[in-house]
Amino acid sequence: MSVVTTNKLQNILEIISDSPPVNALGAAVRQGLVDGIEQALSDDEIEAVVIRCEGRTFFAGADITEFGKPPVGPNLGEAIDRMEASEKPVVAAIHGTALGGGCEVALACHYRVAVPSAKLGLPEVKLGLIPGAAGTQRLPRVVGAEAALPMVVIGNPISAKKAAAIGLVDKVVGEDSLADDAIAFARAQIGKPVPRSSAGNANQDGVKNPAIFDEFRAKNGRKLRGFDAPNAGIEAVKAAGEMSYEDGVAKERELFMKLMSGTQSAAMRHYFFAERAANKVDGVDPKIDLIPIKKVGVIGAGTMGGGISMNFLSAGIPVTILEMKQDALDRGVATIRKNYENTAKRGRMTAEQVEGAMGILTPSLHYDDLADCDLVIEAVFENMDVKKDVFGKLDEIVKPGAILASNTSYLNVDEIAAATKRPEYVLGMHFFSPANIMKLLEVVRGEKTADNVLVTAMKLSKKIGKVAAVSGVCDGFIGNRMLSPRQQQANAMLMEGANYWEVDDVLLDFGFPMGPFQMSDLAGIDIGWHRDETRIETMRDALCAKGRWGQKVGKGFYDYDESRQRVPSDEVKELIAEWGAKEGKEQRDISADEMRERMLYPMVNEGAMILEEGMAQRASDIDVVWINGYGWPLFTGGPMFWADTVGLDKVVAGLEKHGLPVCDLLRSKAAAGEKFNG
Ligand code: T1G
Repeated sequence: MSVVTTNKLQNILEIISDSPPVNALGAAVRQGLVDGIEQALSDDEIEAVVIRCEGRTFFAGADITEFGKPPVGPNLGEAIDRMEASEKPVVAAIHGTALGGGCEVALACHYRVAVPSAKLGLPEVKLGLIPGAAGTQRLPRVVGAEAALPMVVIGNPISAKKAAAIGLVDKVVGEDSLADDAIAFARAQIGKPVPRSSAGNANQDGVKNPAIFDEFRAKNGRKLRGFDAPNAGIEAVKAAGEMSYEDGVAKERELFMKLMSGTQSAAMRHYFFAERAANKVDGVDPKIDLIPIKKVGVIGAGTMGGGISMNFLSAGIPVTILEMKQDALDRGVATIRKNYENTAKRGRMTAEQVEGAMGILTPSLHYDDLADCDLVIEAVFENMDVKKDVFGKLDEIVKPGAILASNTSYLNVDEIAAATKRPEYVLGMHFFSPANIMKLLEVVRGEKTADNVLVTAMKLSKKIGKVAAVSGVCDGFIGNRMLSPRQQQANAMLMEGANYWEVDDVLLDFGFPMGPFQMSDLAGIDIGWHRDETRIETMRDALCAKGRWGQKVGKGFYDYDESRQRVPSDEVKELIAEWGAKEGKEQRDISADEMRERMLYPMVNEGAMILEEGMAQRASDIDVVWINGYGWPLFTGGPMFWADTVGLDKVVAGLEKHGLPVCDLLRSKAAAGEKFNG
């Protein structure tokens, strides 16, 4: 049975796709669409056509699993061109998310109707691509270049309401009557001349004011730095105003093919599937009974506890937040409210949503109030004795069957679990600060953590908008463990004469948002400092003793001007030279290539050891951790995918050249010409 069927209702033909999970426009769906369109065009009784999908969504784009393979089946662009050329009105009936090729199918229809909850978008740029079925040429002709730019270049979907406002959707219909309303709408168009997006002329705003393209590029410079696709998207939208439709489609094709064959798109498509794979626990039936999480307890109302609480409150899950002292509790609750109110000020929440979230927050000074929680997360001081005491209390008070999670960033979760009589219900949930913003969540699986407890935490992480990856119990889990060798090499190179700002620039040029010394200044050099200015045992002590505590005091490794721009400091340069002399290291010029190899290759080696020890389920999880938690540039696919792109043999040779360790797994994979990812 074809995944696309047709249904003739007197003079209307419905073309219906039913291809779970998202009606991706794979070969079979495209063939079914072509056959349906042929049937509509050849049957004289048919006077109008409705295209719709069963299941959760209208076509959600081309089938990404087909990319990189020889093309099979009919070409989407040709199929929808043929449809658009028809004189019979064709109506797209949209629900769910009409994305990418799905939005392009809708654009080639003469009309688009959508339910209020529907979204439309062209997210190809998030895969390192641009639309490849004339989306960059039809959309500006319907909504104008200015409205098309964010959709093509940033790639976020828009609501049906917004789509109707800019002319992309002709009518917003009943949430539960899409099929009927679409048929009624189609009937009403019979006999009228059909409007064609490819003939539209709303794209002239970019011709009248060509500045909009450079202005858009400049406004989004930071966000798009290093990515190739966004600029191609701008060029394609610009072409829609300057060229004939046919020439514009050819220009789009040229830009699309160049991106498709590049490493950035391969990396970003890898990431698309990696993020989804990370949520799965190997060897466990995904249909395992989950523990319903209806009420969450958070211990600690400081920065972490408050941020953690917001994740659940924003997802509509009630939170009881616990502190030991009233003033700390009040401060914590006030901070949560302030954060929400700031979000509302930026128009990303309504006042009702703020009150809704605050309305399900229960402050408390008593452990007993956590008794009926289904999950309790502690975010108390990073000290094992303190954690053990907290978990011992929780074990006594919280109902049996509830999950007890630690937000620890490095302590041994098994040791914490041993402080309870329910180790199978204990795991780590390592949030990253600020916890209400950072997407990464390392879910730390203890030796005794039960499968259903782990899967519950993974599914819950998706519900609260986090990207989670499972880590085993090891020092620093996945992210911080790999940060450590990078930091060691960065510090070592300073002692050998490298300029710290050049070390930072190497990682900035690679695509990181900042380098290691900028990161230290931002986090605070004085974190963990003993505060005794007379006790100078390390270079960090020396910096702190000189009041160089970081950006927060205007100086750390760098001096910061009033606009927080970093300025290299001669004082720090001299201080480093002193410490380098003490270490007796030969001072020399270190090339940018050597800096990059010495900081990034040891991370790959550490990642390989993490895999060797079973501390991560798969190499792509490591990519997910570093992209979401530490700013590894998405367009390289993450440390392990990047190493595959470089070539593991080259990574091994580089490590050996710099006298750095190579673990067995990395060595054996390099020798066998294998990759970490597939
Ligand atoms: N192709 C293949 N599989 C896809 C897919 C796609 N486009 N979209 C989703 N899946 C799979 C996904 O891997 C997962 O599989 C399952 O569906 C549920 O997805 C020509 C060239 C639609 C908003 O970029 O944004 O069109 O893990 O877990 O959270 O110009 O999926 O269950 O085995 O994400 O409800 C453009 C990508 C393609 C849309 C649903 N389209 N998808 O989110 O479920 S390029 C996209 C999404 C293109 C044209 C160009 C989301 C979603 P599994 P999910 P969800």
